[in-house]
Amino acid sequence: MSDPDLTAVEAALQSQRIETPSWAYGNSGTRFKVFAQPGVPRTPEEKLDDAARVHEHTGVAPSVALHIPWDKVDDYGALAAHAKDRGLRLGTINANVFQDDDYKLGSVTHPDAAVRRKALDHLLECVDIMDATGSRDLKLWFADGTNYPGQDDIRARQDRLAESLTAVYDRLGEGQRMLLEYKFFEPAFYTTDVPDWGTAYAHCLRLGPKAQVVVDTGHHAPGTNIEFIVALLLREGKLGGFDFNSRFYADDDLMVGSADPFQLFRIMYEVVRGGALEEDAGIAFMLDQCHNIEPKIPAIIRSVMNVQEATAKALLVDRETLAVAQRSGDVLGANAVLMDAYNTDVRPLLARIRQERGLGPDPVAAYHRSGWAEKITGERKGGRQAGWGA
Ligand code: LRH
Ligand code: MN
Ligand code: MN
Repeated sequence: MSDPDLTAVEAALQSQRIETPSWAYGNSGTRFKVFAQPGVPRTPEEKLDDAARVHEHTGVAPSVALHIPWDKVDDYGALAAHAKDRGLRLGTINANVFQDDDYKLGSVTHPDAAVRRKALDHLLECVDIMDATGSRDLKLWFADGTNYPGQDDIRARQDRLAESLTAVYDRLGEGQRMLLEYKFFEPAFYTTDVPDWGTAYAHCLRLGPKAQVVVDTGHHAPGTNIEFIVALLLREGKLGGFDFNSRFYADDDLMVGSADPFQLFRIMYEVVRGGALEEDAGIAFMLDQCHNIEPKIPAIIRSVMNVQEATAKALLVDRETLAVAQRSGDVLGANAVLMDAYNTDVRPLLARIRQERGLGPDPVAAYHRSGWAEKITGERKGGRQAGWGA
């Protein structure tokens, strides 16, 4: 067994970037109850102020994804400047065509052309916002689908979807991308128009190189082998990014790496194996989570750390020894190489890397010591909901 090149592992961990979602800082809940938390942001600017704390203590979360219209402001250039003043930048723009009465039967796949036009106009407006914020990626997730067999024509809906996607694709500027997100069900219960990676891949393939698939780890049926999907999309040059979170049952949006850290490790191993960790590989590593019952900022810090830990373990896989075992058909030996890396305690390594950068070794503890929670609890009254049911 060869020793891992720790310098290369450290360099990779130093350069990793994880984007946090604006909505994770706001109040959220289930359709049964939203539990308001003290000190929650009242404006998009305050969400950025909180995100800056996550970046301050982790050093690897310099960008924030926006959701439009949840983060609607009059001047996106000013919002980008607010981010910049805090050492942040605005990241992915998430479109929202699922919270308007007109979208009851769908948005871009709706049978009525006027509704489709309205949805398309929103998507195009999101590209305008990207121009103002300097964002690279537009993330598209559609709640579109049907609840009953026969309700609408499955193929016609695919045609309508393709038409809108093409119009958005044609509007993308230099260096801008479209990330198409799939989800197997919810809110539609019979058919979903973009239910799986295959559907997203087929549309992206037709659209061209600026269209890429995004894998939300919570959007699969139980038992789905997500790392296989990641390996395949990377091999095809069609993986654009991740929406990281954890699930036990459906789209639970729990902290990434909390339900199944081994799965996260397996996913990150395929990322490392595919050479996709480096920034120029163009993979957006984003969180897409809601912190309904736990304090939000420390939960987001914890999530960033969970991704780092899984990445560190993936980087520690002894790939030379693994390749030898695989070639010689040594099933148990190959499996042991992977398990050795997974079972390594990488927390001391990550603590040392943080200290080398002048950060506290334990970002959650550093946040608790900082007094930020007390400050926002005292200053902010009437925090806003993340979006759902607002
Ligand atoms: C849909 C989804 C999508 C939305 C986000 C709020 O379930 O994962 O990414 O934009 O939740
Ligand atoms: Mn998502
Ligand atoms: Mn989701």
